[in-house]
Amino acid sequence: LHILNTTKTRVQAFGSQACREDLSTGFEKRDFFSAVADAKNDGRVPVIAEIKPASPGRTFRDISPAMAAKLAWEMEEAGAVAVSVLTEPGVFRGSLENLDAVRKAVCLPVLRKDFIIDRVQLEEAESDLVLLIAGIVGEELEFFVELALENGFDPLVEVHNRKELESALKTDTRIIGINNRDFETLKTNIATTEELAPLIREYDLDHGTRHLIISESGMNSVEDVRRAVQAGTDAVLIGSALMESDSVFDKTKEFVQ
Ligand code: IGP
Repeated sequence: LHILNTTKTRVQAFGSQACREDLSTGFEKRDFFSAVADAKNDGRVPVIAEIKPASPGRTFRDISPAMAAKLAWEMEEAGAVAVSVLTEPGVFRGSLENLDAVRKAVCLPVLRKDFIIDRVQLEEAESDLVLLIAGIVGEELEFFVELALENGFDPLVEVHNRKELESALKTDTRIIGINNRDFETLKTNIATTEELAPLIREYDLDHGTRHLIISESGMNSVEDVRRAVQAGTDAVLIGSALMESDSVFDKTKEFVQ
């Protein structure tokens, strides 16, 4: 009974009510925008927590679907606004099975983290959000954003420089991720967020729009997160720091505050 009560309280705290009832059936879209707004309203830092078994040159931990589900549950419990799941099977050692297990285990919106380059990957909504990397999708970005939207995903368009940001702003995406990591050197620098976030805010002022800005990569401490938030981001995406810690629950909580 105690366990039941705890679960109930947790659901009331963060998950949408309808979600628990049919966690393993059907596909009810989960609203990332209201998840971020809710977190801000109760004074939580909006954290997208990432399930990332490995990154180029580094292995954190092997993650089975059951383990992915457990980690996602800890992230949700600690107050994360969404879970990002690597599905790229090579260097990042992710899987679609992990994505599926996570989405059935928690009520949070789930982001599919992969190098989407084929329209087939956008045909069926298996996640609430999907990553589109401007530098990789290139010329077809506008088309991919439309395709994602038509098929029920919220696209998160990732940029790393002004040129990519310009192309992201030409699309209908409402979510822009600023990747602090340079794909060529693999180095991270939060200055990237400090440079690009104000440009998005300026654009929004001029155009009467309101993009959600996500700062991604290279945040290891509460201080790093504070810097990103100070630069005007709505949420932060954290992977490595969580994967390296002994307790994903405690570490997520530390960032959420
Ligand atoms: C997480 P970090 O430094 O906290 O592990 O970063 C996330 O931003 C990173 O995994 C990422 C990524 C990507 C991975 C950002 N964009 C594109 C694969 C593909």
